[in-house]
Amino acid sequence: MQPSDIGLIGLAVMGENLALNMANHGFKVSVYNRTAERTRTLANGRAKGTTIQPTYDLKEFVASLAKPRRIFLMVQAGAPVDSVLAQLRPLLEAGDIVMDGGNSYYKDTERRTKEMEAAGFHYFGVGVSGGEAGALEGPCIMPGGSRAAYPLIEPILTAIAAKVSDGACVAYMGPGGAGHYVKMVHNGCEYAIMQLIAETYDVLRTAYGLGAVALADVFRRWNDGKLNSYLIEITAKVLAFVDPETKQPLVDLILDRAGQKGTGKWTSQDALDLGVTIPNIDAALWGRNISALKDERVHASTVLTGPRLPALPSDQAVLDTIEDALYTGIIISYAQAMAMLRAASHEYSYDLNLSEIARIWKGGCIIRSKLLDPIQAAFKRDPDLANLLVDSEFSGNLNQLQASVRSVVRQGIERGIPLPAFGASLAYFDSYRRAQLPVNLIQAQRDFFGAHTYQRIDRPGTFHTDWE
Ligand code: NBP
Repeated sequence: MQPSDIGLIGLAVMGENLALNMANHGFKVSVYNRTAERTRTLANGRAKGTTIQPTYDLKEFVASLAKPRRIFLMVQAGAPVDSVLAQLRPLLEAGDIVMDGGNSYYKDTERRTKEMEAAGFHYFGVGVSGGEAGALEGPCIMPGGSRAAYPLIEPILTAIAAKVSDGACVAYMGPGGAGHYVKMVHNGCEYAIMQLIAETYDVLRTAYGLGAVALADVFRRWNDGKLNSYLIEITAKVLAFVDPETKQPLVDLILDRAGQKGTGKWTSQDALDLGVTIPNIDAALWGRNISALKDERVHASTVLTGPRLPALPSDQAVLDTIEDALYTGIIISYAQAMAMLRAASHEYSYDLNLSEIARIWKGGCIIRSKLLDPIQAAFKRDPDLANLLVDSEFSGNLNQLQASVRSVVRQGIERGIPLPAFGASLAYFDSYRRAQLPVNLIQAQRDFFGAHTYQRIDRPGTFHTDWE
């Protein structure tokens, strides 16, 4: 039998769709899943008539692959990846290639890369974004690992990736855990943008009394303009969706309690380690965490009061201001994500190409948006741009747009609508643009109680004062 071009392990939603995507692009794909039932279901269902080759034990799976073997893991992140690698290692030969396409923590990927390379194998941590539809139709793919071995996997990844006008949404990110790192920050940015959209929804319904149907229309129109993006598009669709049973907008029937999986939290944790400021992503995390306290919030709502103001009339000018504010908040979210990637690139020697990252994020992934075109251009103009906010094009726009965020945040304050991500956007903008921050006072306090010393603006050196 003709050996397979690639093997895929893990046939839950992502793995199954990726295998079909590979087969649709003419590759012969061997598949394996721990629980044989899943493999059987795929073989007797969607894989019928395709080049997908089901296998039912790992030996058979490995033996079915062309050499050097290319194996794509799509199993749950964490211990399952180590377990599969331990089972695979004795079956592989030097030069074989393993790719982990799950949402693995980048430090795990760094460790696994060392272990696999020491055993003579190539190992890639491959960030994949796009959900189940993206996996089938073309995801955004962020591979990291050995540059020398990348050509061995590049043709398959390029074939299955989403396509935009300037190429496939895949590019070599950097060594070790670089691919999973970029995916992690992508997910952090996704959290921030989703939080900003949710806050916008809250302002429009709480301050202006718009219902789901009217809101769907607003988001649909916004998606035709500068906010054009996957997340705005699906927001319009979600708001328009009517529950078939109750005939009410389904969104109004959904419990307001969200969880957060690994990647968002890891982004904030790593930003703290790097000393990088990503308050929009932090805000999105605590916005989700506080939502989880549903019972406490229900109780608090009977004890604590906020301002009670009647809904305001909305007109085109109001909607334009809110559209500008959301657009600005999203720019600032991307700015924080890019600044974090730049810092990580220096700290971890990833040598990330930020313009190329913006380019591949334009298709397939959850944060794809029209805005990534000028972001790609900004980092092309200056690959080491310290912050998107000071790019020549963005700075001019932001100087105009900032008033819209101030207006929305003012509404939130006056009406008691919590706007953590809008507030964070504005505080970040105002902190970053200020040549002088009040930290001189903090330095003096630290020197007062801990003799931490300080520097002066009028002479060089390090100083300590006996303050009393
Ligand atoms: P899940 O993350 O739910 O993982 C289920 C798969 O892992 C099944 O194939 C399961 O096999 C396998 N598995 C587990 Br659980 N423990 C295992 C073990 N010890 N040994 C071998 N296999 C094991 O699936 P998913 O949602 O398709 O996601 C796959 C990966 O892609 C994850 O890392 C996820 O974070 C990432 N990702 C998901 C999305 C998305 O939208 N869902 C998007 C982007 C990335 P079984 O059938 O035998 O239980």
